[in-house]
Amino acid sequence: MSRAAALRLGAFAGALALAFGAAFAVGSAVDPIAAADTTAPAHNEEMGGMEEPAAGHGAGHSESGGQLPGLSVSEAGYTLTPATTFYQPGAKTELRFTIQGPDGKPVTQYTETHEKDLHLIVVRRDLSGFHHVHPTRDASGTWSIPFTFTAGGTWRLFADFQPAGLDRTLTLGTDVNVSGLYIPVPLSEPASVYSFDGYDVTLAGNPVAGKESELTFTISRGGKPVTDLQPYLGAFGHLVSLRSGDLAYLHTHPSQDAKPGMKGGPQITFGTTFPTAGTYSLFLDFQHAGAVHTAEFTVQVGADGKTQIVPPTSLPSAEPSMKQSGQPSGQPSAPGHEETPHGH
Ligand SMILES: [Cu+2]
Repeated sequence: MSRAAALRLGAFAGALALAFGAAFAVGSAVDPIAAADTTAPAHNEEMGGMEEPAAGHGAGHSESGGQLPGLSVSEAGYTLTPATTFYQPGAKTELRFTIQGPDGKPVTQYTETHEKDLHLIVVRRDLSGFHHVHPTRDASGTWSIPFTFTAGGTWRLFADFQPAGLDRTLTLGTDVNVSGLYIPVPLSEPASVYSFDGYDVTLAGNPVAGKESELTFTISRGGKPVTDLQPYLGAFGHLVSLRSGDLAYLHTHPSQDAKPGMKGGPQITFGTTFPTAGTYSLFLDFQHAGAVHTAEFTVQVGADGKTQIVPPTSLPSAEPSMKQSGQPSGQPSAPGHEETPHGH
């Protein structure tokens, strides 16, 4: 039986009991079945209306209780509570927050996931300015990290963690306000290559809504495949996907664990389940030559599985002859994201 059907049945039983009780109490001649018939459908519709979105979003995400991660400030009794929601742009500040537990107190016990007790994602609501950082926690359970908001606007904080005693991770999200002129940055066009600092990251895959899609990133530097990726937080890559429109949050890792001393690359493959068709921003974190880098992609996820992301056959930095022949050097990578650089 579906949860909606169970709710409907429960509502009907409740209405029936109420109707019987009322009829008995006032001793009226109201037919209890007729009374139940008139009240139950109205009640059912309300329940059905509430159930439907949760059921729809829940595809492939039963672990989060039917709601996609990152959309709620509070879930399973845990609440993300920022110390302040007002910030100034361009100034070195400190992000401070607590995770309040079911007892109302800040959580101080966590289960480590990917070598950290908590992962914090900071991104402006237009999906620019992505940061993946790791705050520290004091004895009272307050998390903090120095941070500089690069521009005004509404920014979203995602706390990705597993409280001790809970058998799954939670991703809670909240908005904070950064004052100043807000110039929204349009999403970059869907592209299969992202180039920066001599690196070219290509993406290949066939993303389809509602089931696991394989995405393969290939990393090269100066035209040569990178074969010495370093483990970063227990994996050769961390992929955060945010759905344009509501910033629903997906965090995926390659199936292969990365242990210290191992070398990875040039390919990193992820199995990602996009819950719905739509536009997603993908942020791939990887570590090479001692630095963590972020590659960004806009991906259009189709409902029919016909979306093929095919990497270019030759990369701009791999073909010096192209530059000599008058081609612009460097890829026009994600122009929309240049204004608010991703930093680590
Ligand atoms: Cu992290």
